[in-house]
Amino acid sequence: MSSAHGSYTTQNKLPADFAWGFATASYQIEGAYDEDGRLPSIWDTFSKTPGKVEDGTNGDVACDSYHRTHEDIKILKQYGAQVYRFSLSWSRIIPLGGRNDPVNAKGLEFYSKFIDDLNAAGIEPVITLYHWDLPDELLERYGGALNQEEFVADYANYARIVFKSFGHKVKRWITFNEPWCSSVLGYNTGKHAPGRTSDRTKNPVGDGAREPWIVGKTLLIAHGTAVDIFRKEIKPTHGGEIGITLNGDWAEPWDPEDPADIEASERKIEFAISWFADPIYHGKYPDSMVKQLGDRLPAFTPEEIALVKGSNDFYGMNHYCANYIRHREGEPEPDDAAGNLDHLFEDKFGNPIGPETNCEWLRPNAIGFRKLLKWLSDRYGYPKIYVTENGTSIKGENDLPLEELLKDDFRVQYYSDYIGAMADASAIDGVNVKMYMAWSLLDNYEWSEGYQTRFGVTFVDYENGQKRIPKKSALTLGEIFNNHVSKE
Ligand code: PNW
Repeated sequence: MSSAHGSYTTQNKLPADFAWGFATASYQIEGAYDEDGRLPSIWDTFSKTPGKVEDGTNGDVACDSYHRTHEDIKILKQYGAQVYRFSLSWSRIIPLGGRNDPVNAKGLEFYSKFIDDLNAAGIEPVITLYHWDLPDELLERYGGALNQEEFVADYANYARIVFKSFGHKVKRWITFNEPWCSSVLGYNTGKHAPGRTSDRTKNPVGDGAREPWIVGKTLLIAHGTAVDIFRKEIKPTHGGEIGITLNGDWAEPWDPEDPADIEASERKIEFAISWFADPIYHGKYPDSMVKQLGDRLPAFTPEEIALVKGSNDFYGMNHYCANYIRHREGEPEPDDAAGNLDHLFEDKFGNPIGPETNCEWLRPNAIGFRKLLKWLSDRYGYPKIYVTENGTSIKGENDLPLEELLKDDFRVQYYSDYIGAMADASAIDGVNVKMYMAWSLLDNYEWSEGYQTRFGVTFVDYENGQKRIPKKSALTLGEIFNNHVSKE
């Protein structure tokens, strides 16, 4: 019954039409940062600013996937993947980014060929339009997502160009990856590009009490606008589906007997997920956020709500871990973006939520995955869910000798527990989950953690020409899904 991660074994089945594969993102894997007309994104600039990235590295080369698409497709096939989620670099397609700026034919050609090669290999492409790498020029020009009008118009133009170019050969689209990260890590803690925060020890500019809420709204409107374009201009001819991917981890009360901790756990999920999902499914922000943030939470006009409400064909779910949540007493800090609560790794009795990994924020807890799938389904009316990311780093993995590193049993266990929990959610709780993409196909550039944190099922040898070597976990996904997906 129980295992190292406090999970379980289960024989429960996922539906016969379930599809699985892997996920990556452009800046994390492509490299070729200045080739074929690409110009810098905010991550090029941010990563080259001293002190922003733990090991001082950047994505100039990364996994060199720009030159190794055939290798990536080869391992996807070898692992048995049915789908591959990757993101487009806006800066390759419109290097300056804006609606009046030139379109770069070479950028479109690169992705067009890659999509064709994937389709030819029998692997379905799932495309993320925006995985954090905004063309830097748009930040300089008008402040990026802080300027709703300009950002939405430029994003809509970019989305339309992409849909028109690839709408006939790509059937699943994701508008934004994790708007919570763009808003809170980018404009409140300053941990991600563009690094704005109220903390003057970290950055000279930023207002963490106001900017994240403005950015969050901009991203929702940009999402709704792109969905509208897709549904009017592409879907009638080519079909296909579109949605947004939201990150969100499970929350357990620090003191299971304390109603204030139980309420805070609910509030934590609302601040992380419902901030975006409530407007999309219910046409309004969650009450807990309105209560705490008042008019710092920018209101929607009726036209905006009409655009956002009902804009998901599927719910894209990124999920990694769980936390214990303890309520805070008194008034929230002005910069609080979490709901006036603390995230803890142990409960009141000292029980750990899960084992340590290489990420300060990530402690595996598979049962939390099942609980969150159910929570989302209850709140949003059992939408079709695609798990667009799930995976783990391993504490100290980067320091192991290669032979040991390749035996990543911790990751194997993680996937087996989490996929089991998902099968239970599907078979027992009636959750409508249809797709799963493991993060990640490759070890890659883990943002402000640089290259020392490895999330891949494939080892990438950054010192020796970006050579790819499968870890033990690489072939586990196939085995696990073979056991769990119903044969009808
Ligand atoms: C996600 N946090 O990011 C991203 O979509 C991926 O690009 C990333 O590599 C992956 O998860 C692993 O981190 C997150 O601090 C980054 O809570 C940070 C957090 C959550 C998600």
